[in-house]
Amino acid sequence: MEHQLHDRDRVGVQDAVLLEDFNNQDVFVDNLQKRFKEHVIYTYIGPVLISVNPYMELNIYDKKSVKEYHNKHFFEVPPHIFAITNTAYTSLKDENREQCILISGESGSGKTEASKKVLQYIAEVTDHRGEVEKCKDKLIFSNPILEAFGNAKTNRNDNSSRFGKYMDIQFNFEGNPVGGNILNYLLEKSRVISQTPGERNFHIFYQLLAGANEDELNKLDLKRSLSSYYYLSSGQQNGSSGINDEKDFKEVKKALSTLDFTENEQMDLFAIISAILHMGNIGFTEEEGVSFIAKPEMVENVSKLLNCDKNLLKQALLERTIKTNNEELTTPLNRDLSVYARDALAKAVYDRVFTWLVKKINKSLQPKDNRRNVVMGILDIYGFEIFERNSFEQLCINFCNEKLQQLFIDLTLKSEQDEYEKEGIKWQHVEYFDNKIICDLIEEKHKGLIAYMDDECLRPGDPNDITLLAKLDKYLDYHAHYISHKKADIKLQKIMGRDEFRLIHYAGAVTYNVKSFIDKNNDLLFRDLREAMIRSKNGILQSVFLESEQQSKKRPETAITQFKYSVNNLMNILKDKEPSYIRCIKPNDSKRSDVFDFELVSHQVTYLGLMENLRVRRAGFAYRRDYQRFLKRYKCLCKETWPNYHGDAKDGVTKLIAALKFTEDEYQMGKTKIFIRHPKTLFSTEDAFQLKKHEIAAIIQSRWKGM
Ligand code: AD9
Ligand code: MG
Repeated sequence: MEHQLHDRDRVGVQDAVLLEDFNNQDVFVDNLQKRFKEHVIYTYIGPVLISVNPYMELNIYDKKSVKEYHNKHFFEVPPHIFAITNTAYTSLKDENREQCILISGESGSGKTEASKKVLQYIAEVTDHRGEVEKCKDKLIFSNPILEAFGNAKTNRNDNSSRFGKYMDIQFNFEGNPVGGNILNYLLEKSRVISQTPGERNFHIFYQLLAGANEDELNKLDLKRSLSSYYYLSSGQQNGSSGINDEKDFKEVKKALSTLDFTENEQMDLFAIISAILHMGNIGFTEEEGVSFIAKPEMVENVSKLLNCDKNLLKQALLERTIKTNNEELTTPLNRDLSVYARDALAKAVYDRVFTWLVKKINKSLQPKDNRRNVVMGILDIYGFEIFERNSFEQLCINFCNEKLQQLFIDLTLKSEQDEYEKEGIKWQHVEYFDNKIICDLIEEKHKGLIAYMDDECLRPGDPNDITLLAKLDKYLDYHAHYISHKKADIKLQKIMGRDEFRLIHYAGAVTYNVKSFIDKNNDLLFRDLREAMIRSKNGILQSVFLESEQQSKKRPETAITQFKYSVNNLMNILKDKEPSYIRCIKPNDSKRSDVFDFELVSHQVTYLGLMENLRVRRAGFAYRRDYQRFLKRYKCLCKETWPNYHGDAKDGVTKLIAALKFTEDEYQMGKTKIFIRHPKTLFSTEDAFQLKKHEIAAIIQSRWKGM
């Protein structure tokens, strides 16, 4: 860090703990702005890396840069994602400590790019031979597959991840990658059936239409034009600048082969993608409340592609069978319900195929031997979301972020405390907001929001969104972080609808609209459709539907409860690992490299909890450095240590700070490090050092001249 301390007026400080006024958010954001304008996108808060999306290619990720960071101490080099990765990797390799890199930030802030840079660094600094190289290829090639099926163009990001991802890299005892494992969270499957204007469906649909050859298109019964398909028609029709679907499709096929997908599996996979496109085109008419298929040949197309019985499929789209104890009751669907069933099928098929893909990839990533490997996990997951209108999905995402914040508090405070203890520094209690109260409000057994939601969803009778809201209001109104319409003050009532409730999250208040909560939570796929799929001869379909049937028999859980389990499972995976944090920030909404929208960034700083983070870090000491390094830099400021001090470094530093006249409350001496409380102490030392350096240089120069 020292090499840049003197340049702080132009490029700001590289660690926000060095900001004099650490409670002032404007000062904090201004520092990021200064740096952004100089194309310096990385800044620290202690060990946490802040990354501002530059929206331009920077020349800082090449092989030369990797070398600059390889095996360097964190603070010897400017802030960089490679520095964070190197530190984590070194700790994993040298001390056998499991790592996790937690990346968060809003859509378009650069999370996925960051996760790729982490992988790139690891790939470059490890062995380039045999199985290791093969494993790295697989890890890298898992990205184009998951992005093709799980990413889409949105209005915020041309390559937006529509799922959360946690990827483990497994290292052998030599520190080389030998395997991996991926967990996926909450794919936005509604995108399969409709898209907001200007957005697209998942990339794979366009890739397939643009990239398949004529023969493949014939086999899949596809036409190239996007307008032929209803499921692609609400989104963007023309080609997207910057996206080359044809080229990307080639990449995906290559990636599939690299990850051991057989020709047959690939064919089955693309048949399903094609079938989904055809499914969207199945239309219905209605006579006397009973629905009919408009063009039966459409269903035949789909059943051919899915390799399933066409009559069974037809029936499942038109009727619903309910089994009671000993009776089977079949009722015809009306047009709306048929459309609902068709869309539900498309979403369910896509969602399950995505999970199947992840499983297949994981199988291919399994290490060859089952020796215990050390793991580095990378989490690339949606940040806190506050939209104009927030629904079930935002509730899930924000719940996940509350849990991550909990973990963050636990781990950061713990590591601060550990260091103070290790160094024998007097520990001062740090005040911070503990968001456990909000996590409990959402997930507590029997009396949390999720519990009440499930109660209502699974209750017999006719639960609906409004009865659900009434229940939540009734039981949760007492809670300080739950605001019902009734409890809201007059000003808030005006902006809150009667079908809404509000949660005060750690990052801010969010109003949720309960519309479709019940539907989304139940996530029903009519049984007849499930059965039609189980009987399909398409290997993928059969396996995914059979599996989920078996699971649902064991544990018929709602969508949010399943999500709760997987989030808690993730927390368990993360909690024993040494964390590194990357907080990504989007500088503007227009993807420009020259605009820093102060207000937009300020919002993100709030949602990411960065000021709280800075406060916690600063509650103790702004700066800490081991004695040797501190002495090496500043020894010229004290007669007794200059030009060289031959004794113990700690003694040297004691002499040095006596000469510098540090007062007692400015610093503490730990076992191996000096801890400095305020940045101004450090800066005045640094300024004195700069002055001295020039003096010394001038003396040397004049001696040269005199010679
Ligand atoms: V989302 O939540 O998945 O919608 P991300 O993942 O946070 O989002 P992503 O990494 O996809 O954002 O970045 C968005 C775009 O910003 C990329 O496609 C790049 O064009 C651009 N970007 C992000 N990071 C960098 C970078 N370090 N250097 C250059 C970048 N461009
Ligand atoms: Mg992403």
